[in-house]
This record gives sequence, structure tokens and C-alpha cells, in this order.
Amino acid sequence: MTSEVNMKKIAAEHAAKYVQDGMKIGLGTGSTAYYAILKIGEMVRSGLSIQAVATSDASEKLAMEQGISLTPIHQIDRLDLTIDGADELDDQLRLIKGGGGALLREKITAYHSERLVIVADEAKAVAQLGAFPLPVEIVPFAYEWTIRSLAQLGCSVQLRRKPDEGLYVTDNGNYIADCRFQEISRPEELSSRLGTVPGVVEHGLFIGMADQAIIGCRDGTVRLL
Ligand code: ABF
Repeated sequence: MTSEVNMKKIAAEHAAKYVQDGMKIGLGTGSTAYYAILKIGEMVRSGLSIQAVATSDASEKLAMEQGISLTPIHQIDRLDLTIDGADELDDQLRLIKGGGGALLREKITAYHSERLVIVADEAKAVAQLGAFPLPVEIVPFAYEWTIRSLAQLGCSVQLRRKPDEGLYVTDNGNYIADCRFQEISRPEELSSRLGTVPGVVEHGLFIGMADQAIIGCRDGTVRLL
């Protein structure tokens, strides 16, 4: 029986095989993308030459520790491949992302990538999105009003806090509102409605962005979606 950690590792290392010499790579965020960065670091130390952009300060730090040099964004027009995690994914490759607080940089990076490959353990694959609270990045100004507008979309909203500390602040200086919908039956519609709320910077619904998902399974195999 494979542990959750190993399911993440199996999926991430399978995705790392897609990384070829000379590629421009987006490095995701989270505990699954972590294993992809470790594997890519090993490949770089063995001579692989890539240009890389990280989707969070945490992934940037990890990449540098692994010997992956990061390229300034202005030197890259478009990425060949981004490998990233997800909190939920359905069979149409619609995703909820942002549990790690990096959704804005993740979505920007994914948008400017030729391919987005999602790596996840099998628990992330769901029939319908929504059990995981949808992270929404909002500006600090008037956040109380923004939270009220989000609640009017039919969810209960919790402003993310750091354990034993104050409000969680993203790498971009914004807050995260975790929106509990329970079930999201029409993700495309919700995505559009979220975009109309002033104060919302970006949300964690990634629709029509992922090209493939690599799921690490309990039996030690990977399932490709
Ligand atoms: C990141 O990966 C986030 O968008 C998401 O929260 C996380 C998935 O969690 P993990 O890989 O740590 O299980 O990209």
C-alpha cells in the first residue's frame, strides 16, 4: 500500500520526466510540486539545462536550494511546461487551487505556459468540485465588504489566518478568503461571477487550463487524466 507522500512523489517524478534540456519551466507550489522540484533539481545537478520561474517565494527558495537557477520573468516570453499541484480536480480537468496560498502567481504562470501538468495524489480527484473551500485572493482595502459580496454568491467565507498569528498575507500582499460552497455544480458560471466582485484579485477555479493530470495511486501506479 502506498502512503500519501509516496503517491505525491510518484506523480511528481512522472511529470519531471517531461522536462527536457533547454526547456522553460514553471515550478508549482505545494507538497506535491515539492517532489517535482526535488527531481528537477537532481536532473539539473546531473547536467540538465533549463530556465525556470517559481510560483511562490517558497518554491523559489526550494529551487535555489536544489541548484535550479531562476530566470527573471522579462527574459522569458512563454513557458514550455508548468508542473503544479491542485486541491481538487474533476474528470474535465477543472481544478480548485490555492490551498497553498499561491493561486495568483500559479494562474499567471499557468496562463503563460504551453502546457500545464497537474500532479496529485488520488484523494484530489473528485466527481464534483466544492468540498474543498475555494480560495479567493482579495485586496486588503475594504476586505469586509468584499467578503460580504462573496458570501452573497452562496457560500460561507472565512478569511485565512496564520496559526496563532494574524491574517495570512500572500506573496503579493493580499488576503485569502476561503469560500465554502460544499458543491460547485457550475464552475464556469461561478468563475465568471467571482470576476465581477470588486476587490477580488483572482480565484482558485482553474478551468480549461490544465492539459493533463498525473494521479499517484494507492497501488503504486500513476493514472493519467
Ligand atoms: C498548489 O498545490 C496549490 O494550488 C494547491 O493548494 C496545492 C495542492 O496541495 P498539495 O500538493 O500540497 O497537496 O499548487
